[in-house]
Amino acid sequence: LAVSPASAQSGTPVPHIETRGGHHALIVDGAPFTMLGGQVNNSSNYAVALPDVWPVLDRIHANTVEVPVAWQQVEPEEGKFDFSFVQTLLDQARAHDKRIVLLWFATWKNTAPGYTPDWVKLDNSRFPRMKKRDGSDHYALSPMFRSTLEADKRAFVRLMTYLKEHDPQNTVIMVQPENEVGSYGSPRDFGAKAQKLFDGPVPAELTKALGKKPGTWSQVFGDQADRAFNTWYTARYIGEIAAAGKAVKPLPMYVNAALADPFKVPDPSGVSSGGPQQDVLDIWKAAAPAIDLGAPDIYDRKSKDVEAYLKAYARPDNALMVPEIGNAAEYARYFWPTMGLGAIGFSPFGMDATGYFNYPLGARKLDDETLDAFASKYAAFEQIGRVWSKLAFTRPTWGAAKPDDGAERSTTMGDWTITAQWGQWQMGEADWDFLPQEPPPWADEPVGGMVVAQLSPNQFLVTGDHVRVRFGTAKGGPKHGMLVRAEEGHFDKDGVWVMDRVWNGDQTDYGLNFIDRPVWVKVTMGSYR
Ligand code: N0T
Repeated sequence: LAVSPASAQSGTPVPHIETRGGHHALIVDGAPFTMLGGQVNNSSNYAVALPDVWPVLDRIHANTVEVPVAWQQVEPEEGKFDFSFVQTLLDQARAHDKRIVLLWFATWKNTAPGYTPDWVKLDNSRFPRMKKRDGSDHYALSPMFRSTLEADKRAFVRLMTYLKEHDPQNTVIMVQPENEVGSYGSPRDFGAKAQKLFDGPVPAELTKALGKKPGTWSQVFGDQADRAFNTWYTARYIGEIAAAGKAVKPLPMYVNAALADPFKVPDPSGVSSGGPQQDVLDIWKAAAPAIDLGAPDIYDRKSKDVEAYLKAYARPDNALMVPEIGNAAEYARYFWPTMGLGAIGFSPFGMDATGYFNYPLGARKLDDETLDAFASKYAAFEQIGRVWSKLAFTRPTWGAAKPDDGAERSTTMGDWTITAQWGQWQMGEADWDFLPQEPPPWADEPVGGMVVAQLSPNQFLVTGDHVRVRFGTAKGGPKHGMLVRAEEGHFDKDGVWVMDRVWNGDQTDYGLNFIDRPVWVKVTMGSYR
């Protein structure tokens, strides 16, 4: 695969998402790209903070930085624009060989208007807040007013125009309009304008897209009507902004979700009502075709929930991307199943040295152990580079992270099963009782994961950490199936496999054991006759 560096001076094809046979790829410089990201803290969107960003990203082997650009920062006075921070960011990212995902903090940032300019925040008649059920003001701006939409859209279009003019090499590869949108506490705007529309019919476009019978919002959506209503109007609003931005420069655009319990129907007043949670993704798809994907912000440490979120957002019509995940070490293992689901990117949140930590959501501090948890995985993916991105787009892939209960995870690919086991020494079996059986130090820790790609019916590429990976014969597979060969190796600069050594003997007799070195191993399975 030919890859042009981020610093290429000439124009390159604009990044976009491609979908084929249920697989997705983020195409950057004309080929699939996997975002190994890090998101900076919220207030690191100023030049003074950037020197605290690059060392952390380099340390974890990230290839992309996610950075906010605030409406208040680029249009402090109405109609007067200042993109100097964006230029500084472009210059420094290129110098540090990083791509950028820009986060447009505007009408909604974690649902609130904090990042709007003062002339927006302070003018509630031109930019109305939502009304609560009792008629009082809610804190969030309402999605029901053209004046707010037009003002946000104008600034966003200026931002995209700046990128069109100053970023021909596409250092910016994706844009996130708004951040964790919706509304907490009140499921929708209860003001007069909204109420009138709420009492009317659900737009035919939406009922059709969902395969539902026409009716009022309450008739069609029942208990979830207020939330469905706010979701539709919020998604329409952002979809219009995204479409206007794409008309200038068609970068991929996604929205991120403050998540709700994946196993319950959300309480419309408890969830950020209007946001792209998994159960309302279809409303977003119908309302905002310019949005390429909805994405989960993962701040829930329960493995069962994380597995459910990843599966819910990896859809044939929605590329999986994790734009935020807590930066505590235990979240790092979810990189593996994320990649196994063919994700286009992954990004822990709060990856800079500005001294802020969002514990208890993420890490208490970015100590070496925490940084290494992410760095070891990103380093393996940096090594394989675009080879992985292409495999994820074209071949079956699968990954697993150690679940909270330590149960093994397994999958079948053609004739073979691949099983991930946790918390074992590199040598030995659980039934060995002739030697002391003290579990390894990581047995009780939330670490461990692996990923595998099927290269051809009998060949696999696998890596992981704190995991024992066993290859076996699937039901109905060959009678004398066996692991024929396991090669440790690397990819050269042209993406060609280079064998470094063969794993055999102790290194294969008890499965393939990856502990603190996620090296790439190419496995060939076979059977004798
Ligand atoms: C995330 C981040 C940043 C009762 C949190 C998570 C980022 C935003 N929000 O550090 O603010 O900009 O997208 C919200 C999780 C709330 C959990 C509340 C539990």
